[in-house]
Amino acid sequence: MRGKVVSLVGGVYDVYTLNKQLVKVKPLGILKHKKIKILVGDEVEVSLENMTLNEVYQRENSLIRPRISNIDLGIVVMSLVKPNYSSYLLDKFLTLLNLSKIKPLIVITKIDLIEDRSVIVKIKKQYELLGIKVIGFSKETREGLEEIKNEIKNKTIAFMGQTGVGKSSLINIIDPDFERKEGEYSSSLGRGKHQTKEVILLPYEEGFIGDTPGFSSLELDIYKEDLASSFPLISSYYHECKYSNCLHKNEPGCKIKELVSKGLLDPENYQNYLDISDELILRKDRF
Ligand SMILES: Nc1nc2c(ncn2[C@@H]2O[C@H](COP(=O)(O)OP(=O)(O)OP(=O)(O)O)[C@@H](O)[C@H]2O)c(=O)[nH]1
Ligand SMILES: [Mg+2]
Ligand SMILES: [Zn+2]
Repeated sequence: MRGKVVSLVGGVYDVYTLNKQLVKVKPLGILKHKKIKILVGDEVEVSLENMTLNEVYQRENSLIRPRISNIDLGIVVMSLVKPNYSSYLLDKFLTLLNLSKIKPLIVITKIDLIEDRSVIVKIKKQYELLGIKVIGFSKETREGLEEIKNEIKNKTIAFMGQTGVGKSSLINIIDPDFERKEGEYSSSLGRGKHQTKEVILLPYEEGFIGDTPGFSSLELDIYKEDLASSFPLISSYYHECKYSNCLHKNEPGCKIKELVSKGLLDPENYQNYLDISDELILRKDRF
């Protein structure tokens, strides 16, 4: 019987089968021998007789942080405050999604905590330039809820983002039966308390909602060259740069610098690109 891995606890996998049963299975030894890693999100074949996981089907895509596969839509959740909004971090998440060829969506939470609506308008404008939809959301007023529900309908989606931004809270509002634990934002730590510990997929309508553990910082484990071709917006234009190995800094004939000068790439996003690039090493340095 075919199914989808929805969670992993202590070597036992929860698989949601095609006939909508939740079963606990253990992988066959041969999968371990072949060093086949099983991820939440994987499409698998299980034996209901032996309660074993026998085969992992080829993945459409997979993410490293959070560890999850076969995602139709990656929703980056970012709060305005507690923790503070950061386009720099947002751009890192979007780069990861781009690298895995997963369509992004941005949800800005806790919009009830600020009065100045112009902040959200600015974020929307900035990311719509990159072709990415932005939805403002409040757990208190439920603004944005219907729009989010519309976006996730019948898809396998994953909420990702820093700890404490409100991923689990949002999932509970989509359907209170999910009963996801919510954590407090700690002012003394300056971050959330890592309430969600494991990646989990929750069956929702004809799709799945992924809740994932937040992190307080995000290191991109990629090379400068990868960033130069996968950063939001840059990924659509870098092949128009004069040099194929262009890092979009001071090279002549750089399409990206042209986009910035024409106002088609927000200078803030471009600065984020430069800052993130500074943290990475060149692939060719390795050899
Ligand atoms: N005012 C307000 N508070 C919110 C909103 N969304 C979430 N919170 C609060 O933010 C805190 C953290 O929420 P969680 O849902 O646990 O955050 P999380 O992203 O799941 O965090 P991790 O599981 O640690 O990654 C809780 O105290 C929520 O009540 C919102 O829209 N407005
Ligand atoms: Mg959570
Ligand atoms: Zn360039």
